[in-house]
Amino acid sequence: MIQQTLVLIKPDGLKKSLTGNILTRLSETKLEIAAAKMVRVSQELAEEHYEHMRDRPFFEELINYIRGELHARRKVMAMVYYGEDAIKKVRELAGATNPEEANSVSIRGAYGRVTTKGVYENVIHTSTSEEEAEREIKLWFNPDEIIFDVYETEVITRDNVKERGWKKR
Ligand code: 3AN
Repeated sequence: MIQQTLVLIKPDGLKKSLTGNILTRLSETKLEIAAAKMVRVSQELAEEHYEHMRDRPFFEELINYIRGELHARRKVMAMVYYGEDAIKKVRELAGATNPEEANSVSIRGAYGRVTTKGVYENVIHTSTSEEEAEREIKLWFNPDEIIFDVYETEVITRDNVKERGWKKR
């Protein structure tokens, strides 16, 4: 099944100069990069991205981590990978959420760590399901930033300017 999935190279990945290595590993999947950009992550974006973790004791640390507060790298690289079984292929290459449990040849197994405060610094984020991919891609990207028409759009008017946005459900 043709799918799209969100990939984030997190601040620890950028600080450790792993961008090239991670892109090389991801190219093994033969998927297409449909979008890519550097993002300075706002508090709102971080909280919305990790909405499902809000009740966890490490939520605040997680927000600080994705915003780059722990690594003095206030940016992440956001990408959309597109192609056959994209979600599973990228997920397998990424490895388990806990880097200590991840297969040692996976990206997280090779490059991740658990901090002394117990936050998993796992180098990349990847979507886990089609529903999650849709929510996340729509959160991180505007339609015109993606080279394929991945989800339905509509023309919206913001400050008297017409632009293409994600269709409201
Ligand atoms: P994934 O990123 O593999 O989809 P999620 O969505 O369960 O995993 O977790 C989001 C992020 O929260 C993880 N990438 C990791 O940084 C952090 N995290 C998840 N579970 C834990 C945990 N038990 N202890 C510390 N940090 C965690």
